[in-house]
Amino acid sequence: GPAPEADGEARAWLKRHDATFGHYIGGKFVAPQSGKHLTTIEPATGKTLAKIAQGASADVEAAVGAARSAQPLWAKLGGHGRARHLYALARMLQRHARLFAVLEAIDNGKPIRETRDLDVPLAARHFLYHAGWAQLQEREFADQVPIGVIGQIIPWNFSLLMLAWKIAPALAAGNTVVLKPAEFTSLTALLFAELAAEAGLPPCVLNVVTGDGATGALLVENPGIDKIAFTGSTEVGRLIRQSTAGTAKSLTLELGGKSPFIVFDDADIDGAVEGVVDAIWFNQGQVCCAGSRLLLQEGIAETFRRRLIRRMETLRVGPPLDKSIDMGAVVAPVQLERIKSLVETGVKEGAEKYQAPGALPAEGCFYPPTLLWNVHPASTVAIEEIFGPVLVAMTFRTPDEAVMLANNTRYGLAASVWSETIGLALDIAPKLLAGVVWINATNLFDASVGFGGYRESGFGREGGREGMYEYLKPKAWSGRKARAKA
Ligand code: TXE
Repeated sequence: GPAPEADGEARAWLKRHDATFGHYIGGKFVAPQSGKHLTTIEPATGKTLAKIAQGASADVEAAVGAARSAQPLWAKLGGHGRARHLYALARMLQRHARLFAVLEAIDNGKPIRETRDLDVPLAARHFLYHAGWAQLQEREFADQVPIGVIGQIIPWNFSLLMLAWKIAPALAAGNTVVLKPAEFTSLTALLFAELAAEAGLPPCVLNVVTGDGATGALLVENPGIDKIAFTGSTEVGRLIRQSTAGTAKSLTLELGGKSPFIVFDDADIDGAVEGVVDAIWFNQGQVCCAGSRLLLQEGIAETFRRRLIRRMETLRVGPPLDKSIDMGAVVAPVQLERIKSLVETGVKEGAEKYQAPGALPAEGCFYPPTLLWNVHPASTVAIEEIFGPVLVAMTFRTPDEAVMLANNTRYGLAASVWSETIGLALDIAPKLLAGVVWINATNLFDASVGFGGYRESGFGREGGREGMYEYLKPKAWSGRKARAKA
């Protein structure tokens, strides 16, 4: 197979910083005021990768203060001025695409093929797209003004891409930002902040404070924040909603999912099998909109199972920098344990387990592609988000039953429908309680399409015109003409 991607540039960057990072506040790295650091590991080897700062209240205070000081001038720069910076950020990502792709793969455990072909280009595309909105802002959003200082908290599954989803629209609209990346994967955010400053982004417009959930909570509680935008677990989303309830802060939440992947008897089976591979084994299944519940119509269930298992036999799990692998490592030991224990529960509750037979690397957080067959709709694995490479399968008889099963969840992020009868697909799609429905496709993302959930998957949209509105507030203007002087 192809040679593994060389990691020299990423290792050199880590070395330049002695693998120890402060927060990025006001255009430079600053040591944490508590002096405390957290260790971040390389999930594929279990080895220590770097130390990141544990943000305490003084650090959050400093970052919010910096963002606040910069906001009026950033807003005053105007749409065209901000667009120039967003274009520069996109070009910066493109120029350093390889460094970002390798660093993200090492830090997260995901395959280099994915970071190279998806995470990095989609992040760049997000900046390009929002540069366009910035340029149009005075015309298209004439009755809107920026919200102010935005606190953004992101998860570890798409560290760089979630950074782009969060900061591109916020900055385009004229806000300044304090970003709190996930403690497992903070490195690409720190690299981004450093290179953004080199690319001329004014200091204080983007500030990065690292740390665990306690640091996130401090950001949420900080009175200098005008809005919190969060992507992560439903449980933490609930806490954040409670903690902002008594304040004037705006809030958007992008939370978990248990998205249905519905295959009708008349579907193109091979196409749908490939769809499943993408739906649940892309990024080790650590995808909020992963098609994690396979709903099969009875007529094709057996054929589908056989073909899916045959396809699973070809999937390769291995080190993230190996370009020939299909799946890398899960992000951290705690997530691996969570996946293992949920699968055990599934088996105890009666599911048949099938796992891809390929060898796993001896060290590191690896888990094989897994299918749980004959899952009862009321069992734990049919209800809980597993957030790993585990697909649960159920069958249905009629389209109505498919809709009922699909909607039998507290979530509502995405859904995927497979049928060669377009009339059937178009009849089903509107009945599915999900923020996005894909037909004969899955995991399609574009900066121009608003992404977000219904029900306990959260509220608010990222991308598209609707995503811009999340970072603006309406302002009505009226008055009389000044009276002409006599
Ligand atoms: O998420 P957390 P975790 C789901 C998925 C996964 C589970 C646990 O099911 O197995 O959540 O993952 C910050 N106030 N998703 O525990 O804790 C935290 O530091 C403010 C789905 O890693 O929600 C990180 O930056 N912030 C999901 C971010 O929140 C807090 C992606 C997300 O971490 C905080 C990730 C607090 N009290 C996990 N506590 C998706 N929708 O894509 C933690 N954080």
